[in-house]
Amino acid sequence: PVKTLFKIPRNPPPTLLHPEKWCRGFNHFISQCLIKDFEKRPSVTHLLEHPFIKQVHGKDMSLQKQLAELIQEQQQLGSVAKTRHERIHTRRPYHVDGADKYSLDDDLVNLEVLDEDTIIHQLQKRYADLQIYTYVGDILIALNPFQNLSIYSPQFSKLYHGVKRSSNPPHIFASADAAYQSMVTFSKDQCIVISGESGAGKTESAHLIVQHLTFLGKANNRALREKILQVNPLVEAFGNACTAINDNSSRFGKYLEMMFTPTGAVMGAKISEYLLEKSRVIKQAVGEKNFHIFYYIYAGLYNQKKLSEYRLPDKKPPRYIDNETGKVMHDIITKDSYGRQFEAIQHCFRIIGFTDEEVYSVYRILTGILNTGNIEFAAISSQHQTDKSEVPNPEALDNAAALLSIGSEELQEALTSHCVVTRGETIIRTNTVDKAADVRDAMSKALYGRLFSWIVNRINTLLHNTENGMNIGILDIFGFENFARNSFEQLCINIANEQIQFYFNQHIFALEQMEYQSEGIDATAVEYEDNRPLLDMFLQKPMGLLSLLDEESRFPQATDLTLVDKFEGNLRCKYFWRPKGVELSFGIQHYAGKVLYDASAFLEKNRDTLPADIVVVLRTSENKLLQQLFSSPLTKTGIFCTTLLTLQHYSLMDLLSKMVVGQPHFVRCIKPNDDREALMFSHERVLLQLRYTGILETVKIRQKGYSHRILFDEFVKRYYYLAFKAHETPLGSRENCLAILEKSKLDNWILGKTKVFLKYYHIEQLNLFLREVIGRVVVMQAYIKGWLG
Ligand code: AD9
Ligand code: MG
Repeated sequence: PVKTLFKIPRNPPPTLLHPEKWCRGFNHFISQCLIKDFEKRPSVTHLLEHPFIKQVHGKDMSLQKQLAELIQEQQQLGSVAKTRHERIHTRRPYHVDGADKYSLDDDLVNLEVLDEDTIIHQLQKRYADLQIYTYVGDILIALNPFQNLSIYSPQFSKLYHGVKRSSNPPHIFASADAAYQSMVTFSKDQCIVISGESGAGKTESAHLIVQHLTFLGKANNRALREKILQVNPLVEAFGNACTAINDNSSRFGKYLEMMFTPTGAVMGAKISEYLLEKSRVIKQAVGEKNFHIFYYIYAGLYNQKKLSEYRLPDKKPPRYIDNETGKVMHDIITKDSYGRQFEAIQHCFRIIGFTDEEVYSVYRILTGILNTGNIEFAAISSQHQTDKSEVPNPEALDNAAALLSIGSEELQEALTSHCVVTRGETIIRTNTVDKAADVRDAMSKALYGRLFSWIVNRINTLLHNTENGMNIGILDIFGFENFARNSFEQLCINIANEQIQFYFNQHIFALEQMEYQSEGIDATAVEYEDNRPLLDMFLQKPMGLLSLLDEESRFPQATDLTLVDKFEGNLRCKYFWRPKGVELSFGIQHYAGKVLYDASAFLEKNRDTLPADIVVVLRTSENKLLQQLFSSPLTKTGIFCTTLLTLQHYSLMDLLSKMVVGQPHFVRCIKPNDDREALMFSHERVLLQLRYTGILETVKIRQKGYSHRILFDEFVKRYYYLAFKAHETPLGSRENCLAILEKSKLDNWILGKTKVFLKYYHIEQLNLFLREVIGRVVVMQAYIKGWLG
């Protein structure tokens, strides 16, 4: 009778394990169960004497080792919890009736009074106690601490490992863990969307998530883990820069997908980049800097006494990076942080797997760009021609050409003249000084932009894994920006943020309410600020702002002024206005506030053209990498032209559609003050962010709403173990759902017409029950197998 009672389930349980890995996973699973045993009877000897270990796996040393490690981990966990001295991280007391309760403090959903004042005071109180994380149901609010906290050590990683969320204080690791557990349990892709304004802490949060996911997805392959950890530092050296708001501001959008095997071991990574702010290469606003990598490489070469090899001066840095005269050189000589960063980047390249030759080519291109920036132009005035230019400093030209491995005469030609094809004839026209300077800068931007994309693609080739698996994507884009002067770049950044906000609203409010209605559930609708009309104003065709911009960019005669006129004539809505007296200026009422834009150079930046003459020269480079960067075919007009905004629009849409496939998890970063001061809490600034991100509404909907909706059939498939026998195959009916729910003794759920509606905390409880039940079955199974074997 025993044999039949505990037959190994023919199909593996729907949680934790994937069919193919059933056998391997089985061992792991057993260890998990034994750990549970151990929690009840904490004796290592007892465990090692466990009949299962002795009989079935007596010779399998790896299992014993694994087990010993797990036990050790478990013990440390216990001691970490006991000895943690941080006031912020004391283990939650258990509720008298045995069920864990969220501490009132930890989750805003538990507040009885739900108004702005209460919420903000709650956050302020927590911030003063250095409790920077707070939940709103399943959403995490992260306040930037502006100081290093000791809450991200390996001990904390262990603490946030597959445990119930309420057993520990809110933490970014808990969000990573939730995504990971969801992925493993439901074999479904996940995505973590991190939002917040510039300097709020998105990129730091993204790093911490990657750190924790690599910990959770323990692969035997240590080298791979190391590689994945180097991805962010490398791409950020090329894509981040110091701005007026943030010393390490992301100047591109990044979606990092970490890939896992069906059993949850890390197996690769893939990164997608969105709209790098290339214009920074050639010019930076006052008080801002170029991309980090330029300073790193300059300092690195300075330290290695290799500046002359790369034709860089050691007194005055190149124009592109010398925004604040004298300061950069001073920093390079006196501070060693840039130099250390350079070494770190070299290390990243090596670990990820770039060849020495590739890295050398990258350095040549970077220093080539710096030298290109130094090429000057002067007008040659002759009687016949006034629009001709020459290079008065030929050494800069030679230096640039040498580093890019192209001919210097050819380069000069391409910069100072251009070919026009009219009626089958090719005519060479000269460039004015201004035009030549524009071509030079366009070339630098193109070089950098393509180099950046190449690095990203190369990382993907080196880390991508085509095996079947699941992934967790982490979205970290540039945050909302509002400077004293806002240009085209800010518009792009803010439109992207507008789309992310829309995505958030969709998930938290719109979809939820629609579903209640269709399932016949009465849930009082919560009002929220829908930014759809604003998004339409940007994206609608053919009369949205982006379409108008593209249309105007196609008219050779158009100017930035005609563009703003066009906006004014067509965008008749309350979100757009044009201030009087400032011709090139227009204002937009974004979800996050009013922004005044200066339309100077909008058309030129949107056109983003690169003359074919330049492409032709760059293709002759002896630097293979450089050749490759410009090998894509020219357009019919012979011009490399991508209209920036259209491109961005589609690429972000592409990204959003990718994210829609996965189950989203939200992290909302909040900047407590504008002075980057630790422990300073600006009531006004935080309130503003709470308002525009819709936190108050989110709290309400999370309190009232049901964040998880599962079809009857799927629910029964997932959880039938809780109420039925392993070998049974109950139907996905309403009654069977009811049986499972009753058996699991949860309350506050609702059954709709086709779906089970659960609160955000139910899922965790159900999964824990399930693990316990399956655990019991499998351990018994193991005994039997052991005895019989
Ligand atoms: V931007 O939109 O890319 O300009 P982010 O990414 O939102 O911006 P970032 O993560 O770069 O901001 O954080 C800004 C600075 O805040 C960091 O450089 C840190 O100095 C600081 N910060 C943010 N989060 C933390 C943290 N969890 N612990 C310590 C932090 N410092
Ligand atoms: Mg960032």
